[in-house]
Amino acid sequence: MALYATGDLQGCLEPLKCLLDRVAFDPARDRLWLTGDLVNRGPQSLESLRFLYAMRDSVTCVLGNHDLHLLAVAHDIERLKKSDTLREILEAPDRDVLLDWLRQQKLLHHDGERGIVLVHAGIPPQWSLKKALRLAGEVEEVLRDDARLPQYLDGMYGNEPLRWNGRLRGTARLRVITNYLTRMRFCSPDGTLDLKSKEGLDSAPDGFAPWFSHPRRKTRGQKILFGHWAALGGRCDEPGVIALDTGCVWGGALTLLNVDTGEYHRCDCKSAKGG
Ligand SMILES: [Mn+2]
Repeated sequence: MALYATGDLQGCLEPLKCLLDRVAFDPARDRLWLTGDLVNRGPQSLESLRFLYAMRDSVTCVLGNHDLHLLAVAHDIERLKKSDTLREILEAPDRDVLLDWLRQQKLLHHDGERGIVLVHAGIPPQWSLKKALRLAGEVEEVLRDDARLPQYLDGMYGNEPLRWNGRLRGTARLRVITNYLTRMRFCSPDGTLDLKSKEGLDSAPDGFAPWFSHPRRKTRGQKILFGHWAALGGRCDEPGVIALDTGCVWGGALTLLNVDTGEYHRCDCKSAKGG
């Protein structure tokens, strides 16, 4: 059994197939982890979901902001944006099966045996892993609850509150948990979010730094795989923290990591189609 992890798919199914072929991935034997943002912006959002659903027993994925956006649009809470490529999913005959599977996925996955964490954006510096798992669980519970899901999705959008506080309740509480785990790039040492800067490390506003680089980060020493931040180009100097989003949908490549050996494979959309 081999464990592989890949970054933000965003509908770039051909590069994923190319990579899985290259490592002779066998769903009966191996496992695939994905950092989320399975869909949107890219060419094959619907086919990507179908592909992963068909091998769901071998797949572990966490949800990204684009996956949550898809759920919000599907529940008529948010409208499609011009740049969205989600319509084919909404109009598919199997949409309910796919969307039901999607909302069963987690925001944070911890493999205790291997000592590895999987998350879309990151874990804020002031949270221990235990706390992050508990709070992610609060959102995961709502995602699976038909009665509470619409209200959560309706309240999900927005940048406030900028910082976690244990006294937060209801919509604001779920929103800040979601923003940390699925949208964060830069924050201050106390976990105050900056959700505007999207570029590389040198674009940090004064007083802010990448979530993983704070010296007193409570998950320091923990192995964490994350996506969401294409501008890093897969570069992250923080020990144990592995950036997997290499911007395939933006003309970069999809990265596949053999988690056991540390070997990286890359494939871009152009060569996947050509080969
Ligand atoms: Mn993202």
